[in-house]
Amino acid sequence: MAIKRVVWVCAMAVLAANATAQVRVENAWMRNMVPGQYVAGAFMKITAEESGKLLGFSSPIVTAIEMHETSMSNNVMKMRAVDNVDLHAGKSIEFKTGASHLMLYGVKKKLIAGEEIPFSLKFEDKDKRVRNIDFKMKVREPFLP
Ligand SMILES: [Cu+2]
Repeated sequence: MAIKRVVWVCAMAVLAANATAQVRVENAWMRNMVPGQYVAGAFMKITAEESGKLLGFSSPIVTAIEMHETSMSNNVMKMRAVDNVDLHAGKSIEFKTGASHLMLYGVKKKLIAGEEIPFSLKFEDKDKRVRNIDFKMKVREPFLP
């Protein structure tokens, strides 16, 4: 029995290592906030090797993070929170200004431009297993495009 358990633990370790390669995060950045502002936008490119589902984000310095989609309705840009985003094998999705983006609510500390914030994303892989990937989010000046 003891031997079987060791093999199982090793198998888990291999799976965890593979997860990192399945989804890649690039150019992750967030806008720094001006005094009195409590919500920040964040942007990045995510590339998936295999199909799956993006489930959400977290960071120790942010209270809540939502994924938002934007749409135009009567010349007014509207955004709405979505619970998940499909990942397609070999394709990228982009969270960018004026389009889908992340909203960070309740940033717990004062940020400095250039600083890198620890973030984690959660996704469901093609076998319906939930996985996490850690990455860094770079803080930029609030008024740069
Ligand atoms: Cu939004």
